[in-house]
Amino acid sequence: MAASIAYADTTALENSTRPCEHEASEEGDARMAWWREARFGMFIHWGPVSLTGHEIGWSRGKQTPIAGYDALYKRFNPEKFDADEWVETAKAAGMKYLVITTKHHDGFCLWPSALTDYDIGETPFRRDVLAELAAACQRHGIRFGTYYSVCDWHHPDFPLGSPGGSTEKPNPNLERYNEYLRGQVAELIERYGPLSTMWFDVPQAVTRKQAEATSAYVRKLQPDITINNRAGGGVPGDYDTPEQHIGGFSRQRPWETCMTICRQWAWKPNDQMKSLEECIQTLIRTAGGDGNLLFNVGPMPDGRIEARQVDRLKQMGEWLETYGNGIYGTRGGPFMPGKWGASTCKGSTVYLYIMHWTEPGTLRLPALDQRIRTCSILSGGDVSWNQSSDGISIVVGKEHQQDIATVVTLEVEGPAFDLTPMPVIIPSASLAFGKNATASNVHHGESRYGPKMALDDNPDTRWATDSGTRSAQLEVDLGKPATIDTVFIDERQWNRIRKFKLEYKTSDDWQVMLAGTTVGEDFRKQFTPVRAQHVRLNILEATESPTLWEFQLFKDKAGNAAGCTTKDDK
Ligand code: FHN
Repeated sequence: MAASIAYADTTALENSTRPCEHEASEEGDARMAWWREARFGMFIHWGPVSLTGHEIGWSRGKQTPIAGYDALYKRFNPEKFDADEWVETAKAAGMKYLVITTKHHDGFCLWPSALTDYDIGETPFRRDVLAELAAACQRHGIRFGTYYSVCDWHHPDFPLGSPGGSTEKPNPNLERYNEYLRGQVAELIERYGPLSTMWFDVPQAVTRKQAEATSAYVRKLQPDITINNRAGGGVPGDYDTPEQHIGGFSRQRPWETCMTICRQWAWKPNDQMKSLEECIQTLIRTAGGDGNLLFNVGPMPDGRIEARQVDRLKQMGEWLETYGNGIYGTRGGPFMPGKWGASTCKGSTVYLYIMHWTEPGTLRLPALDQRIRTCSILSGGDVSWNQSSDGISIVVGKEHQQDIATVVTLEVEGPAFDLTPMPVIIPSASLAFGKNATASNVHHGESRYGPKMALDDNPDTRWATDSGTRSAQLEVDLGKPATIDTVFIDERQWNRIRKFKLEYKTSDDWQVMLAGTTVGEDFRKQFTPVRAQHVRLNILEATESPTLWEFQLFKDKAGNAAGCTTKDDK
């Protein structure tokens, strides 16, 4: 599993009402207009490494010795590569653009570069993969984009080497390497452009000045190209790139979640593949957050995309044929993504993608500042609804509920995008809900990251601690003694907790009721009932600053933290 490099994922750190550090410009908005409409693209990680079934770049000098890895190209002959097949697979999935690793950290180039012999031209296959793919995208109306790794653990001029950039080259020359990088980027744009995007990655050892120069050079070569936020030196580019998780709700700054359909980026035999529900709900929640999804396949060494991945993508496309109207050309919100589902909007229409019901068959939403004219189920069927100043209730009979998401449309009286974004709370019935709480540390001392944010059932708020915090305590006063036997903790994909104790206060000390290690997303654990008023989560070890979206306590295994299933449980 590639070690992912954390990027300035402002969508996760910034809450949606706070002006982003990099306000979008009119020019940037114009560049990104098609991209916002497209919502869904194919990511491809491919190269001679597919012969090994190990991870691209990262397995060089780990699972595969460097010399062996660097010799793979001599037997790379993907005779079944058919660019039209790949592009037709993307199209059948409902994807509107495609981004391929032209050069990953291992330095191998999928095109015959004039600047190196370590490229496809020197393999038994010899064919120019990028030229064939760009032409196929043109034929099928899919936008073609290129991933280009800034770090190059193979090139002698780049300072760092394998494994994983952990070694130093004997005679690096970063300025000369940057000239090589800019020369190759120019080849990509001039030979295979116009490109939809330059998707830079892992900008180790690159200064802001160099990254700004490279970005300016790319823009000079193709002014309307989009550039991501990974050129290096914190250069923001046009969009953020949360990786392997869904970015936070953010309308100000474009963002794109990149995620693997399996677990590995490059080809891995019998890799674990995501279910159709997970694939589609990821796309829904991404669009609901006002983001794009760049969904990755790793083709096999013979040039084909694995049949089961092709089938999964086809299933996504079939679902989008019926329900995609609320994905393409929409904006996220007004109801923010959460356990309940997600919403998008277009014109005067709000699309509700309901995945969990607040009560069986009933969804309760906060009040809107526009009148709802009509409410209907996209796939047909009866729905009853009510709107008041207290909120909205929508009731759908079990026979009309859909497995992956029940899609209900609301026609409102004005532009739906003008509606104020708001979270949808599924009441958890937690004994800790809304109670007084203290914490040993709060991010920048800001109340919006205070301990009560983990006790509010709000999927868009969280308790956060300062960077560098490795242990912390969250203490709750239940107001009066209560019997508790179940805890629910949600730290999402951050998974930073390594050791914790759940403790309750007795007359003279803190007693442990539960001890554990990792927590992660939707951690729910039962323990021997205790009666207490003061409870604390004592995080003893964390890899980085602990942060919790929810901390909930229940009696008798009760609790509705995740809400009902997509279809009524009963
Ligand atoms: O190290 C790479 C990884 O192999 C993969 O290419 C991902 C895709 O976004 N980017 C880097 C990890 O953040």
